[in-house]
Amino acid sequence: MKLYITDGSPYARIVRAVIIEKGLQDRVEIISAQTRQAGSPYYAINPSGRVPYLVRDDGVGLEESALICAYLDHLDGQPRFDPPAGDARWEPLRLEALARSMIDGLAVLIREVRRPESERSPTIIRHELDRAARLSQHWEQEIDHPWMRGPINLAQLTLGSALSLEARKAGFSWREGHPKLTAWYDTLAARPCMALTHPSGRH
Ligand SMILES: N[C@@H](CCC(=O)N[C@@H](CS)C(=O)NCC(=O)O)C(=O)O
Repeated sequence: MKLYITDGSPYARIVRAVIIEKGLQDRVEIISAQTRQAGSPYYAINPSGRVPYLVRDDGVGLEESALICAYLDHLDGQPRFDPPAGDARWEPLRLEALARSMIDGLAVLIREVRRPESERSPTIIRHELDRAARLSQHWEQEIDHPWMRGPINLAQLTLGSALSLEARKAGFSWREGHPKLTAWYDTLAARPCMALTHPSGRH
């Protein structure tokens, strides 16, 4: 299988972390895609032009990080990342959605900051920085949720991917005043699936 990514994509990073957690490195070839460029050859592979994108061995392509994670997790017939059955599923899914919402906003922020100065919107930048600050404050409390403290799961990987966007020099800094979140993140960041996929490139 082939997984198309960009180094800095926080969504692709969740999939890359699942690949490491599941020991699938030998089955999935990771390929850097050229996104956001007119005429990119990548558009012939994935017409949406987005990453992550998994091309299965049968040639069928899958978009959406959550779908790709679920597909990869089920390959061995022993899924580790499915939410629990019954009513217990809603809390994990709620937390994962909350973390994904943080990524969604930060992706807009990073994109905006990277535009040529004449095209940048200070209004959008302010809006996204404020959103990120509110969510960081919220997570300082939510991080004590048992699901965030238990065995590794998609809510944790998604929040870890969101918080690591501090490295992208877009004005997002969340550590000050959030000691519990800082300690939680630093522990997660040392885990191989996070350490080996830390954002270093473009978005
Ligand atoms: N909901 C999608 C979001 C994917 C996404 O927005 N990827 C960004 C990179 S972080 C992208 O490919 N942008 C390129 C573009 O918009 O052309 C997922 O979870 O996979």
